[in-house]
Amino acid sequence: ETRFSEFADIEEEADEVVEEPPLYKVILLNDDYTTMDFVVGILEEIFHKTPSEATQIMLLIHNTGSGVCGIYPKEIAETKIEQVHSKAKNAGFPLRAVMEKE
Ligand code: TYC
Repeated sequence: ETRFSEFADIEEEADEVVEEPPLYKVILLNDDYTTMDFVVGILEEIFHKTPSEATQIMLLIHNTGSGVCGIYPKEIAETKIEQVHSKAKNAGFPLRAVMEKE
């Protein structure tokens, strides 16, 4: 609808409630077999962490059992998890990632 007024770019009716899409935490789980270097590489390559952030997060996971790697919309979180599982399987490691609604 084209409206030639100063209000022409108002997109929503005033009584509509607009919800943001839900976000999901992607969580990496500790295990006894995946190497620390491999987990740091995953955090750098898939989750775009710096080497120092990646090392901190890896150690948190190693020491506590799990750690949040990033927070994303559902489809992006699902893709990150698939990428982790694919790379881990290729390398012969049992590394697992899960997602949790924020
Ligand atoms: N616990 C592993 C080791 O001692 C390292 C590790 C860290 C594995 C984080 C998985 O998500 C993980 N080699």
